[in-house]
Amino acid sequence: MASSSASNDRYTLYGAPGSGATPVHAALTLIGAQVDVVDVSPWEGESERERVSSINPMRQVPALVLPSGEVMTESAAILIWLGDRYPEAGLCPTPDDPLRARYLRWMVYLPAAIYSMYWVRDEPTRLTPDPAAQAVMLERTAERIAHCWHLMDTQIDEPAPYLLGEKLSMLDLYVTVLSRWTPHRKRFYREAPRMAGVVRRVDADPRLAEFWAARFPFSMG
Ligand SMILES: N[C@@H](CCC(=O)N[C@@H](CS)C(=O)NCC(=O)O)C(=O)O
Repeated sequence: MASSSASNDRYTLYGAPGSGATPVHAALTLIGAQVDVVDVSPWEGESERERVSSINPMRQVPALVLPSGEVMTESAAILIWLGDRYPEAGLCPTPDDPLRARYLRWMVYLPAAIYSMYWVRDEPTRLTPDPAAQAVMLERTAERIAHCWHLMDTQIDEPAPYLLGEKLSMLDLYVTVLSRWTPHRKRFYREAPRMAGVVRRVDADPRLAEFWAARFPFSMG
């Protein structure tokens, strides 16, 4: 899938294994670009957050330094930009493709409805010092995430075999990684039976086997 222009492009990606940098890294792997990785885990505490603060004042990953030197944050924006930058990789519908509206809808739904919940979950003390309230927040955000997966699953077309049809897209990579997080795949499979087959397919994609093993080993089928 790599084109000669992609293989000449060099990126620096901030984000530890299993983080939101993972779908970005998976996309860059399929695109065939060069990636220097800086493993940072901001959810582990202040010192890790400080390590990324000069690159992203939000002190979050992923952050991607483009070949131009510009820094991009926001996982969905990065994935959409990469998809458009490397059309030959075929990882997104082009702007005039009828599937584009659906693609953008769900690419924005994921960070707005689901990924945003992890800011609370990563450090519940940011919203309340009360341990009992923190426990409630953890439980309710997990339920909210599960419900949002369910709502997405009931509104998508039957995957054929991917979320946008025949071709694997950025959307499949994004859902595959986010669905591994709390409340985890067992619950995801129950809430989102249509998407269950998609994420299993992406988990098992031979083009990503080495990548998954190195950056987000995952065994649940
Ligand atoms: N809106 C951001 C969210 C990024 C995000 O929440 N990243 C997590 C890691 S997966 C993080 O850095 N959490 C640490 C924190 O928020 O303190 C995106 O979509 O990229």
